[in-house]
Amino acid sequence: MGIMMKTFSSPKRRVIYEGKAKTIFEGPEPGTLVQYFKDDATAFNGQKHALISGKGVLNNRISAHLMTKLEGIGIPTHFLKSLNMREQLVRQVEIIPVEVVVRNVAAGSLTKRLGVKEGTVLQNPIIEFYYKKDDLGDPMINEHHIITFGWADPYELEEMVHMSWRVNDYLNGLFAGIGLRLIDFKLEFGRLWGEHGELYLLLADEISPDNCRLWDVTTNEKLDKDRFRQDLGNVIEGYQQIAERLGLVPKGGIIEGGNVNEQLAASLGEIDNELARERKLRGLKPGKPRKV
Ligand code: ADP
Ligand code: AIR
Ligand code: ASP
Repeated sequence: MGIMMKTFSSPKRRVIYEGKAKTIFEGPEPGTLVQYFKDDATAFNGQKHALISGKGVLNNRISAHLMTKLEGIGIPTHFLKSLNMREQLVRQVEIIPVEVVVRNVAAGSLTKRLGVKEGTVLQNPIIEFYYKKDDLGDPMINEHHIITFGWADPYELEEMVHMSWRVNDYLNGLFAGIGLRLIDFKLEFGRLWGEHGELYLLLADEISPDNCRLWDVTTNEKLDKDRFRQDLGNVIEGYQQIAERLGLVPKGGIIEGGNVNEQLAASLGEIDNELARERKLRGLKPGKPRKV
């Protein structure tokens, strides 16, 4: 354990990928990665950028919490454990280059594309797919593109859709219980191969206010990344409100005068570590054989 911790904190550890909101480092064991949550916020395919002090701390914590809850209802995720206030250990997967968006209420690109009024409750939730390709601005695609271009096979696609509906049902209830409306969200999935070549599909990346729209149930106040995208101000206060309602940070939060109270944030990391130590790394159930 001591040796592992040394590896985590080593300044020489290898950067695998430098993303817009996270840095991905090589993990302590093969097949693992460390996700480091940065304070960088971007929108419109990276055209708009700002540093939002404390965002990484809150997203790390919110995502760890939600992934753990989803594991609890049988959705396999990449999350293994929280390491500290900005980092978590995850299983390395081969990311499927398809972003799955689930919408319950019209907002964002849906309102622009189809002229639907923001806030319109969708009679049935809608699922959309986007090709994960920054150079092309993540264009919208459908099932036929996914299969024809081989981004996922029919079995993987079916699994991704099935899991996305389950995530939607579960998170709708979870957020409703704390006075929040889940307007829409984006998920990413990845492949993991077992010892005998069997395939597992895991929920990967993050679930946080960076990729979920969340409105207050009574006032419809936006508490997610739209505060940044639309220059509504008080971005971190929105994120903090979500973390607070989830019971992840104490009332009053971890941000003081626009800066993170590092001591308080670090102590939250410790709490998570305590929980993580009790959490056994479970084996994965074999998936269906891959149809090639
Ligand atoms: P972006 O790539 O859009 O700039 P981020 O800054 O969030 O996004 O970077 C995180 C990157 O790591 C994303 O490209 C995401 O697909 C990838 N990723 C997330 N979880 C895993 C995982 N478990 N294994 C491998 N890659 C992952
Ligand atoms: N999203 C999509 N690409 C990146 C992100 N973060 C998320 C948004 C929103 C949902 O997917 O945060 O919750 C739909 O986004 P849009 O822009 O298509 O309306
Ligand atoms: N994060 C993406 C970007 O940088 C999309 C978004 O959240 O608006 O453009």
